[in-house]
Amino acid sequence: MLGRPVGHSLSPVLHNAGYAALGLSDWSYAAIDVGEDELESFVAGLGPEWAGLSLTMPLKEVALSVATEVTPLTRVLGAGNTLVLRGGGLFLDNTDAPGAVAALADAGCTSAAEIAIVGAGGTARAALAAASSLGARATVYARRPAAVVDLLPVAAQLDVPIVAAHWEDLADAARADVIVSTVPKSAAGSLADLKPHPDTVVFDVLYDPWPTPLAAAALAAGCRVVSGLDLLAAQAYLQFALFTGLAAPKAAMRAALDAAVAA
Ligand code: SKM
Repeated sequence: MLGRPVGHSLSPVLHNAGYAALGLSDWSYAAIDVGEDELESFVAGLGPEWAGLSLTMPLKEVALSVATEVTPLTRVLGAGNTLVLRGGGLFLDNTDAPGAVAALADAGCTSAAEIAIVGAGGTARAALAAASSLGARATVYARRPAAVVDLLPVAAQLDVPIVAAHWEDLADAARADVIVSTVPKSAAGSLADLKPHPDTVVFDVLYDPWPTPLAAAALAAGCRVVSGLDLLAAQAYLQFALFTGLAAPKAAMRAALDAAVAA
């Protein structure tokens, strides 16, 4: 697990629990602090014992220039979070987007007409990929309308109809089939007054502290709620399979994650 900062990451808990559950006693997973301009040299120094790397901020974009092979979805999103060392090459994938789809599916959400995406940064791109899988059009609520412009080519390549909404109209997001909030912790309070319809599936990519103001409003309204912890687990299951070639022992990994959060 590489990133900066990386100390907060729960990925070691998830992956190490998976290795333990499958008896992979010679496998281990650690968090290592690596900055953007250090990724290339870090990767060049890896020995044959390395199977792969999870990447978090700020490495997901620069990873494209380090990889020798990039999946089409990763290229469209311009971000990868999974580097697999394979046959002397570096294969870059993105498990955030299919992880979001899987987390929504676990909540019973496999199709939707409209998805409201709050925020227009990197995670909003993964939300657009989820919109594509759900067959939904996307309405994006961003404080800075200019940020939505960067999403337009991504949406076009994913065949997702997209509309930029005014931040002042955020209350309208309550009417969507799915709301995905991608705003950072510092802005989470701005969603406190949203009153989601009980049929709306509410997905907040944050998890600490939980519930977020949006999740609390959604739980109070009786909505199905998907958390950042659900996403963290779902994207890790996919990474685990890419690294080891084995199906992730989901229950053991999730139990370890929940125990770590509760501790
Ligand atoms: O994409 C994921 C990454 O694989 C792991 C992670 C973490 O450990 O906090 C967060 C996301 O960026």
